[in-house]
Amino acid sequence: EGGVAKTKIGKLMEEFDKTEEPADVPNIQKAIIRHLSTTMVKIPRQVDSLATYLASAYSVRDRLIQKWNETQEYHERLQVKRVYYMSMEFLLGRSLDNSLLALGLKKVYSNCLEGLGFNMEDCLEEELNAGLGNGGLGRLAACYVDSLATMDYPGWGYGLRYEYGMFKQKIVDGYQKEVPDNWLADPNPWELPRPDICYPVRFYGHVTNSHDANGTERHVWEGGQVFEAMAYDVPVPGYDTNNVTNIRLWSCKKSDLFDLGAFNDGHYEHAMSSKLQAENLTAVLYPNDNHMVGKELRLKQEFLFASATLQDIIARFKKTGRPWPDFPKLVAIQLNDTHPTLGVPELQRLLVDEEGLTWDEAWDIVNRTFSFTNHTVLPEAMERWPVPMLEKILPRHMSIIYDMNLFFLQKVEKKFPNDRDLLRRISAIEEGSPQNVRMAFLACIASHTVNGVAEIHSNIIKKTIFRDFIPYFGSEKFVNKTNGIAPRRWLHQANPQLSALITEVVGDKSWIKDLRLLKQLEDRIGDRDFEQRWMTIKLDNKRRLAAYIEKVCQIKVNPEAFFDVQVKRIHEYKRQFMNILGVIHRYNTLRAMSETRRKNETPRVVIFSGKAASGYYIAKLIIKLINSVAAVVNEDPAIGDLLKVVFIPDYNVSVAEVIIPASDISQHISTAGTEASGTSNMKFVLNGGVILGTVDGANVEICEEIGEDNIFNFGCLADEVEDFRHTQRYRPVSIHPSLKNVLTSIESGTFGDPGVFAPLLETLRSGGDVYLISIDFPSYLEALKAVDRAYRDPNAWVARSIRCTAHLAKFSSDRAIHEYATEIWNVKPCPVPSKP
Ligand code: T68
Repeated sequence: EGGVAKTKIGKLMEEFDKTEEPADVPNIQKAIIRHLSTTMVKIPRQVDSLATYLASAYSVRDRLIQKWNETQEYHERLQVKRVYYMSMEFLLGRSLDNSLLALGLKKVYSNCLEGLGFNMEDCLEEELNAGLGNGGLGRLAACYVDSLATMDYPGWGYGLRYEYGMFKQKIVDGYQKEVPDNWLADPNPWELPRPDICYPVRFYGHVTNSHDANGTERHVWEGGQVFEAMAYDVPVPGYDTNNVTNIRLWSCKKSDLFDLGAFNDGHYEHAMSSKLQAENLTAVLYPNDNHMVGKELRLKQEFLFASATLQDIIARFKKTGRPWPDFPKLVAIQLNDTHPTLGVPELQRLLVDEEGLTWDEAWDIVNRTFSFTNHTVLPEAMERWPVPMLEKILPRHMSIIYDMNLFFLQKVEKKFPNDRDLLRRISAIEEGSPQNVRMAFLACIASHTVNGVAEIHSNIIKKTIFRDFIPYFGSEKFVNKTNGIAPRRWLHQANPQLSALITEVVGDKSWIKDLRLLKQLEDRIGDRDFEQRWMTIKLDNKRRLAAYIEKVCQIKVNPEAFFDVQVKRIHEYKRQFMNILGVIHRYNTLRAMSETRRKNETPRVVIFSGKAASGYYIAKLIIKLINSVAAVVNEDPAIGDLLKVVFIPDYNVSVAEVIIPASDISQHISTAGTEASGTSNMKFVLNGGVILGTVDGANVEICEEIGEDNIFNFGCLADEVEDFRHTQRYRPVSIHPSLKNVLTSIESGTFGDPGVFAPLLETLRSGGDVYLISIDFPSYLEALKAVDRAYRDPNAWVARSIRCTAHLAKFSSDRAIHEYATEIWNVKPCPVPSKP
């Protein structure tokens, strides 16, 4: 009976997923109205733009879910190999606009909303940002899932569902204030709770070792605390394809430990306390980028994530009925930095302790399954977990890590006998008190491939952190996969006018999936009419940004001015400090000019945006300095429009979508060798913005693609940095007169109480100027002058801007994902067929 019902219901459901509601105005309006009434439970007078946004989102989600079901069913049936992109962060931003564009429904929804008396822009603005990431690394994960979906690659993202994402930033008296990001305050149509998909995750406890009947060692991990991870699925549509991919986010919901005994005794509060503890695990994202904070709670987050993900992947594999050696034929796992590395000992444990494989069988599977991306060389960002902490929280994993390391060192010793120092340097266990586990080494030992995120960075990691591994593994294990960005979000969605113009040039929208077609823009250089339209679009985008600045900062800026932008996490190595010192230099120069000379200067708006980690004192002082300089410069009647300084609060994905298309120049000025890649550099150039940058990260390859006449480079080179630092360690930092003058104006109180900035200025002197601001400052000023000169030639400038966009194809995340898929994962596209 059940079987018949199952077949019948199964057939009907399959049919349902295959039938698409016609996407016409009456049908869509009906769906929106139905959701307003039955999902939102609204009566007519309660309907506002928030309710309308939500109802529209639910109606789009209905379509996504059908395609999601179809995609997953199809891939399962064909037993195709999937890649699992494991990332503690997915910085998705908003979804409605992106989904409408992917499904080709933006126009018709626009008409529907208009017909209902609402405006699309207002509705889109109602959506809260999904800010489950710090910056580049988290946004990269989001762009990569977009490309997986768009290119029909079978793959999922795995991550954590933080209840509070990246904090919201307020500026009070020039200082950053952090406010919790309650991003789930409104209903979230973009997540599908899966209460039936839950896994237990254990912490603490003890391990009992014994031998079974065959004499094989058995390890049983028992006791301690068991939490439960519950799945939430986020559907991600590909652009112009039937494929909808999945990001599965884990939430630590309830604990198995709900102590019924205590409950029955009437100790209700006590019984609840472990439940409350469980909910704390995924409560909040750690707001540190490129910095490790060794908190126990963070380690627990990492393990909850690793364990739930691997249990889920194993459960899916077991459903295929295939033998264990086939695991790497169906599963590739990419570790997005070391944060998911506990997945390595967890897979080994599940295979050996739970599934009964031998150590060697399991290790072979682990090694053929994992690959690992490194995103930084900054020493303070390297994850190192104290052995005692791991022993306490994850006793079985600690012993597995010891064994993995031991067996590895034995093999190294065999190949290179009598080199104890090599073994010490290469060991995943760092000596010291306490000992630490070097997670990057563990990830490297367990992965078949390790990659950096730009050519220069991939070369640097081979010469630094992984140098000692190369003689053993060979250099082929270490590869480069230059980062990329999703053209859907960062051009098509963020810059609708430029997109329309490009579509006109190309003849259709095929460039959205094949950025190489942008080359055709090159032919329009010199066509004055076209160039005029190109610059008018830039001006419109600058107007849009100016309006936003007026709204959030109450500062009026002139959209005709030159827009000079630096937006990214605030970090000493990214040198926002150097930028604001340059602004002070410009201010002093303008003040010293005669009025007649000043008239020849180009008005300029210098725009900053970005968050500082809440515990990063110096970064927060940089924000304060920017705001203090802004307060003085913006009010100086002698300067007027010639120089405005703006700090836009609460940088996030949606704010980036407004800022990036509006830049004339953007600054990517990290100390050479410190910025692994950068990805916003690509976003700006794709939108026809010119770069002022150091020879670092992906700037180098952008320069190769667009030509060195179209980028403004300066500063010392990565291989000079060590020498400079070395010299500076032994003698006082020598400060160029141009820099000295700037420091003097801060210290004389031009920008308020100089005592406030003393610790910041100290980083240049007794601090040893680790990021070499004093070394690069003179060439930075020269580069700024070169930019000013270049902008005075409008024809050359517009040609440069068009060339930027025309030559950016390499930096599409589609190219990056294609390389990962073919060279690392061995997964193939599997497009879901269209309806007959
Ligand atoms: C960034 N890293 C790199 N880290 O700095 C950037 N760190 O050069 C690169 O383009 C980008 O990754 C993508 O490859 C980060 O964004 C973090 O956000 C982070 C988060 C947690 C812990 C450490």
